[in-house]
Amino acid sequence: MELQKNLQRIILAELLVPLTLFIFGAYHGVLQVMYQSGVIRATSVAGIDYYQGLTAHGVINALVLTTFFAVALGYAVVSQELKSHVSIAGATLSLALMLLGAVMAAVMIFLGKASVLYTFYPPLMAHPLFYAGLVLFIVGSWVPMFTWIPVYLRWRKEHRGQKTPLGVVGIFATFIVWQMATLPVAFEVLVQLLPWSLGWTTGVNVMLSRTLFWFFGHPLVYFWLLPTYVLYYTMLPKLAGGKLFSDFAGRFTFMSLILLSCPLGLHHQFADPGISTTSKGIQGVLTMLVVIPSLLTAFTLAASLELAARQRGGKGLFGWWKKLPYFNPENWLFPYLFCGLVIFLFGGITGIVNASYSMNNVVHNTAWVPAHFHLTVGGPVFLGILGGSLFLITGLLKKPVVSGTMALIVPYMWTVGTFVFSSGFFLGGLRGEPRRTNLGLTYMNPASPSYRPDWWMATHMGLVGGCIMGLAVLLYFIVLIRSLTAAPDAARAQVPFLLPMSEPYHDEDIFAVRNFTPWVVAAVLLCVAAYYAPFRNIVKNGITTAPGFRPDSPAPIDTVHRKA
Ligand code: HAS
Repeated sequence: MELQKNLQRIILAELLVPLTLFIFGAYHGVLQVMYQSGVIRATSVAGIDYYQGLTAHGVINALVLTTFFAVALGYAVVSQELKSHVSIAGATLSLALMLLGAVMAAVMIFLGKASVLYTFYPPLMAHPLFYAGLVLFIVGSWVPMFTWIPVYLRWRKEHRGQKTPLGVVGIFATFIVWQMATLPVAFEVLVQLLPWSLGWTTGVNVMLSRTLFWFFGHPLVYFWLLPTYVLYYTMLPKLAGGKLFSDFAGRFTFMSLILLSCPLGLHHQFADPGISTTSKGIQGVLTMLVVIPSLLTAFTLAASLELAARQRGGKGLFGWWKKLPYFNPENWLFPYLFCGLVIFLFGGITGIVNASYSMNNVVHNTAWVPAHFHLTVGGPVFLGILGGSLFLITGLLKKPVVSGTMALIVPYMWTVGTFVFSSGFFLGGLRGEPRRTNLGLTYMNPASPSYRPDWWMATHMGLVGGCIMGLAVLLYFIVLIRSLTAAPDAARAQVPFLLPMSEPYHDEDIFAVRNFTPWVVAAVLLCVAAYYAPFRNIVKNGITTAPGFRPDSPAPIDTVHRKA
């Protein structure tokens, strides 16, 4: 069944608008490695200062692009797999709120009134319109799931006894995690940050907002990852020419990510005061548990790839790897997903390093952390979004991908870029190179007393890697624009556009993963158990509240205003 025409237009807007914003996000990424390596020794470039650019980079790439893609993919999968029409009014409302919110936040960033980075930690303070924009954006992203629920319930009634299609399980898992994650951040923004930035309160409890943020911030990373897992479990085996090794593995992964995504945010706060080591220890252990679904994914996808390669004549213990379609321009989407997997292997291993309480002390707040997340959100997630968007856009518009070979080069170039970039950042991080710092002014400036020549190699590897990543993005946009301007393909116009869905090789029917409810209830209980003590302590200890600051001044914002 072809997607509703109006829905197709909405999906296209949800993909094309953030991709357009992403041009600025990517440009500021390249500028970051230039500041970092001392190629730029200034506070700003073209009127945009360091923290403003870093905020644009983080907010556009990590929040806006990812959320729009999750919503767009969600609509495509739910509608296609349940063979049902979805509410166009709901989809339009969601798009309008998200667009308005994203534009408000972006305008405030580019006006220099919201240089608070993507974590918007207080006491850095942004303009109220930035926070209002975030609220609208989040509320807009809540709408789709509530419009899918009745469609799903109807489907279940009409298909009693049938398993929910795996892609739909993945999409619901994504948005259940999002719903649980965004409630605490909505509280943070609405109750703490917005009134504070409007001048209605004099200060903010920084520990409370950091903890609320990370209650959101950790599941946020699985919200980024889950749509990519949907692509991996449903499409990758078919693109490889085979079947999904185990249907149960996919369902278990999605359900266990509902259970385990939220109660672990404290592993971002191992170094924070005011939270007991017991709470940090408990959430550290839970962090190790959340690795299990990803390890299961690694083995299941490797088995699915092996199955496909052997069907293509692959032989031997390792010889079968040679038979996968790495360089087929007709099948250009395969390397986007495959390269993401290869990158994620290293992103995952370094995540386990971060999660180890003692080792975290060595790497926390150093360049190691951006190295880790460019191999996770910047690896599988980003390549999934690039490949998935190009596939959806050209598929819905019935246009050919011009050219398949160039589209094919992008993921390989990106992979080389991220590995070089991250190796440099890992190296620098282990030598104490800080993150979120304009090194060009100090540590990478020979004229500065703080000059660190021993960081030269690390920061310049970051520079080379970052520029290769920038080139890959440029190539991607050439392909996208050429494809958008090409004439529709007559052959494609004859058939409805469908996402390729893999069949299972082992189609287990296991009761425990049939129903969302027990997983959601268990997830809520686990969150209460993991977060009750830290929140009680933060509130009970009555930590002094802080006034607002901007990154360019040590004086609180109120004092600056009074002087002015
Ligand atoms: Fe993380 C910090 C721990 C996963 C993103 N993480 C971050 C930040 C971001 C981020 C953005 O415990 C920085 C936040 C900030 O601004 O401060 N992370 C983990 C752990 C995992 C993990 C244990 N992170 C992710 C994912 C992200 C992401 C996924 C985005 C999508 N992370 C941390 C910790 C910190 C942290 C601490 C705080 C650090 C600090 O001090 O600030 C795990 O979920 C990872 C499990 C994954 C695996 C990999 C499975 C491998 C697969 C590939 C198989 C490959 C195949 C092909 C089959 C175990 C599925 C192979 C073929 C070949 C030929 C090789």
